[in-house]
Amino acid sequence: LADNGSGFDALWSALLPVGRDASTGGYRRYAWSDADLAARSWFETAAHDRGLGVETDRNGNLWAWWGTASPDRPAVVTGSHLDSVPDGGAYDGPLGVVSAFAALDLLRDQGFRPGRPLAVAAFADEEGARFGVACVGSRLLAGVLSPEAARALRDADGVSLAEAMASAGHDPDGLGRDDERLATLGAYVELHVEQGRALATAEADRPVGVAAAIWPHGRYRLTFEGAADHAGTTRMDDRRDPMLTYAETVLSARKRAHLRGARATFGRVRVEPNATNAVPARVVAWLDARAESEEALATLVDDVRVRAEERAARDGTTVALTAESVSPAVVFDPALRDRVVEAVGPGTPLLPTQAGHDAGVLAAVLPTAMLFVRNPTGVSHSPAERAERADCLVGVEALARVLRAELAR
Ligand code: HGY
Ligand code: MN
Ligand code: MN
Repeated sequence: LADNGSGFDALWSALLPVGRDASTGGYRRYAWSDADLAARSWFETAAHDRGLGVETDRNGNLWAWWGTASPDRPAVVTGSHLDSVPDGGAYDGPLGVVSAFAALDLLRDQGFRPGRPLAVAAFADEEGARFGVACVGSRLLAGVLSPEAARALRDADGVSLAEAMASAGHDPDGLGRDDERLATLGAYVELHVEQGRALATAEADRPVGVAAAIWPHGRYRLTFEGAADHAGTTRMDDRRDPMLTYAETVLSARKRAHLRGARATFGRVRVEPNATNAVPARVVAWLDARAESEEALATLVDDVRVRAEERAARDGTTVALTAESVSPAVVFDPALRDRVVEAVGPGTPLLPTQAGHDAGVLAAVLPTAMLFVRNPTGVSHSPAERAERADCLVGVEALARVLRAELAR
């Protein structure tokens, strides 16, 4: 890098403390929370510092512009997201936004004059940590989530997305597919920390890879209902305990996913009334399921549901399953992918991923691609997530080469 990475470091260190919990070291940047607003204001400062025009679109996504896009001169877009899962790591999302600004700086330092406009974007609410649905900002932009459904989403405190947006100063009435904007976008390239160890393996041993495809995946809410009762006086045979049905469902989901080479995770659960000395009345749990094909995903989820229902019948409980958000399989645009591989360098590995991304959602409406930066441990969605600074700087250079090629087209 022309500045030896000091530009990257300045962006990174200004964002690093935003929304970090002192006790866990993890990030709690939930959509439209104070921490999210602070991260958004970091974005605006980064844009202003570079003399870039900055705007928030109707769906709450942030854009910083180098040049003016039009349907005749569609923009090349790069970026990622700034929100996090509960106690997430520093890199998932922010690395892509910081690298986007740093790559733009590099192109300017090189005296590059883009033939098309370049935008840095930060998509709103990618993780869906607060309102349950992932990639809300990009889904709304692309029209794959209806504005009515989005506005009605509620967080754990009962606050609707519409209310949360309004109190953060964003008008929820404007939500919805944004054709005018989409017509001005030519391609989206998202850089992201790898969320596995493919690049860190001895065979690959590369700082940067390129995404080939995203597994289909979904989030499903399971509500187990039974009967509240006394933990001491109720004989074991007389109980209708939804916790028991839930526990068996966790084990059966794990087994079924394992047998099929798929993924099933229960990472969030709510128990009512949540008392030590009472058999619970209700357990609400969320299944995150992912598989190699849409058919395999549907079969897995159906199997989990059928097993849960069978178990519920034995336990005297009931179970209901609702899909909260389902993302189809994504195969990234082959032509753009090939150009990205060429720009990054020969031998760049192509990787499938099991993680969802805005680039996956936006693939439905424009050519998209992704770069992955090596993660030495593979850990993600955890405070332990990391990438080496040297690899991040290689990522910035690779992204700049990709942008240079796309902007010259
Ligand atoms: O959960 C995911 O796949 C992504 O990190 N949002
Ligand atoms: Mn994530
Ligand atoms: Mn991410």
